[in-house]
Amino acid sequence: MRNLTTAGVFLLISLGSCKKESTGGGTPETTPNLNISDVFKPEGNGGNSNMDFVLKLSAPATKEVSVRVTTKEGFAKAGEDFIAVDQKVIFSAGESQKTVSISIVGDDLKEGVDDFQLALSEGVNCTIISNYATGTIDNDDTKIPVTDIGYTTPTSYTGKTLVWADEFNGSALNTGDWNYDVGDGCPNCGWGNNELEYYTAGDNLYMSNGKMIIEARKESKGSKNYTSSRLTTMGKKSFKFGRIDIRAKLPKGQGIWPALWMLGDNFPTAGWPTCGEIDILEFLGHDLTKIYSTIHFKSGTGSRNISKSYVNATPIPDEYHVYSLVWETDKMRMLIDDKLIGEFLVSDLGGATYPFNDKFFFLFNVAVGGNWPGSPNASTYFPQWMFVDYVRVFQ
Ligand SMILES: [Ca+2]
Ligand SMILES: [Ca+2]
Ligand SMILES: [Ca+2]
Repeated sequence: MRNLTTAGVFLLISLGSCKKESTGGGTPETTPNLNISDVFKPEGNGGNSNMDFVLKLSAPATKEVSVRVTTKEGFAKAGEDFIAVDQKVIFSAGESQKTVSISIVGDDLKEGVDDFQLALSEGVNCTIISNYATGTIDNDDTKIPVTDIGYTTPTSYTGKTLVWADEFNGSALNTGDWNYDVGDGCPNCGWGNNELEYYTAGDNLYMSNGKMIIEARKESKGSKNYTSSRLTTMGKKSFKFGRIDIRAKLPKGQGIWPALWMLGDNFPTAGWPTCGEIDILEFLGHDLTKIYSTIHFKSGTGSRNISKSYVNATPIPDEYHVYSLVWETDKMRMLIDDKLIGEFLVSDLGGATYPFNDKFFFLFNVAVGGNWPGSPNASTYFPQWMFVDYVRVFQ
């Protein structure tokens, strides 16, 4: 499954109404029960292999038994992960077992655990006990599919100097510049947003094909049911003003919440919201075409935010986009692919202290769940990946 957009839930077909063909009034006969069992199978790495579903009658057929079998997509997609069938299976008199082989498409790319159903209907001379069986295709790969399609920005701008960049071309994260935020954000748990992920110290981060990849997984760690990664440059790299370009391809799905953002250098001492927060990009994985740029700051004894949004013509996670901050004294503009998302001026703060004429550090993360996106549901496919191609700072 590589492009899931629909829910992995299934409509249950009504209990198969097994017609019993007229016996013409002879001696009463017992109609056998028809059962089918779930199947679990590793995907394989190339070519197709068979997933065998066994249909069993509770007693040998005394007359011809037939049933219609139909595949139904779940996270596994017809044509991509398995070959669809819609066929009639016939048990001749004396037979009690038939095998239906579904062709599974193998590859060497990492995926989640994909599933589909083999549904039974239109039974004749039998009673369908199981309406369907689930075929589970187990992921047996480690290679994350990395693409490079999408918008890109120049490596230089007239009149500006590149002062820092990470092209993520190495085989490991440069921990001279980056830190892992680890844990569930306790004691202010869920990182202040009731998020559901546990951030690991590198287990959910990969470097491949010039990309830094954050992987959000459905797996238990600590008291959490999801793991992911959150990187910061706090204490290592911070900047004031200039043009910042971040090229990234976003993850998706209900409850998936990627962000490319910044906090003021005085965060450890002054705290939030006094330090100020610049959210260059936030995205809610269920709303595929909309992105947000937001600033947070202290206002009175509380906090305030100003948020702008942009609706793209096509789903944002389909390809790379470049998210930019064009930042000068008393003014910030956020861009997607050089198109304006929003402008933020000192005058917009209504007299609140403007913290954005100071140094800020980066945070890149993929949150799972939380107050804003809500929790993942049965439609959310894991793993999810955020690919970051580069971050560049020009001044
Ligand atoms: Ca495989
Ligand atoms: Ca695979
Ligand atoms: Ca790169």
